[in-house]
Amino acid sequence: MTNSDPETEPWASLALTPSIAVVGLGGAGSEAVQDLVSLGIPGVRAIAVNTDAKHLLSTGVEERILLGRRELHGHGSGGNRAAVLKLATESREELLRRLAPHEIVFLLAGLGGGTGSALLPYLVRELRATEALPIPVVFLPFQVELETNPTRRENVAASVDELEAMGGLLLALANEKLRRFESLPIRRVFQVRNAYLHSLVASLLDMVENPSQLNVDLASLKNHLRESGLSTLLSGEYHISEPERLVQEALSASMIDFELSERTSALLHLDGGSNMTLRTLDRVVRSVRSHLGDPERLVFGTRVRSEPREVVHLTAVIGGLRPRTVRDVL
Ligand SMILES: Nc1nc2c(ncn2[C@@H]2O[C@H](COP(=O)(O)OP(=O)(O)OP(=O)(O)O)[C@@H](O)[C@H]2O)c(=O)[nH]1
Ligand SMILES: [Mg+2]
Repeated sequence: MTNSDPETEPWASLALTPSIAVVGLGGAGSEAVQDLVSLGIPGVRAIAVNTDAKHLLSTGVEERILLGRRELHGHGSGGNRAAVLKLATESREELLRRLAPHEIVFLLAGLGGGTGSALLPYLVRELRATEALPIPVVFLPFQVELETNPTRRENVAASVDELEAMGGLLLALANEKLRRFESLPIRRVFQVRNAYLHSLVASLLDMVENPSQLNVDLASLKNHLRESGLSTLLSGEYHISEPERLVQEALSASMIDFELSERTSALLHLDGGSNMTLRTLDRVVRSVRSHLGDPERLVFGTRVRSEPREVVHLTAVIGGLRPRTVRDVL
């Protein structure tokens, strides 16, 4: 960005990048936030909210909020979603005071416990009524947890139902899809998943924060989401000679659980070098259209770098999903 004189161009401060928060709710959410931060997201504010004081203290993020000090004595909720919901309502103002000033708020939680599964839909709903764009990220428990633990199952079902009914962007990362890494140590498996999540978050932020020739900014993302029902995010990178493979890889490598309805939409952003041709763009768009069964609405943006590049990076917001994730697993 070039320098600007605040006297003659007082509007220049509006060109600052949006303020972003990543918020971990409960144990799994807070661990994921730590991984995201250690992988690096420039300028982001990291926040953890929990009912478990010991876990919160072990979380090395800058802002930590304990809920229910008197009621739960800092011991966590033990899966008690109703108790946490009550605490959330009582702490509504404090939570909104901390979260709502950010323009994009990623909210992360493992569903199944009481804390994350109660706070996540509650905060998404409350933040939707503000200027902030909340982006829920949920980790769905392993199938065996759902089969053997009715409390977990009920907590997952209740929060997913609420999130799906609200529509908007929902990133649902299914633990079951981590089975392909089953020979790795467990903590490492979650780190692999969190690295995948980091690549999605970084792609989305890069798309809205940095100007493009055909621009997709925060306002266009918000407008698109408003019209798109339940949506999710994909990203991928592939050699410029094989744009179809780029789309195929982005779809098949996804750890996100979703199924398309008959009425889909897509917002695409392609980031490539000075050698990226109109034909590459055209092939990506065609390929997306055929995978989505001819979407009702397709918006695309491109960023062409000044130097040539062998790869092209795709960020895609896919809308019109069929709520399915958990109901199928249950
Ligand atoms: N600890 C941990 N759990 C994960 C992770 N990913 C998914 N989970 C699942 O997340 C679910 C919720 O667990 P927690 O985060 O411990 O629950 P909580 O939100 O803290 O709720 P309470 O402890 O019941 O108050 C469980 O079903 C876990 O299997 C992860 O990276 N770490
Ligand atoms: Mg906990």
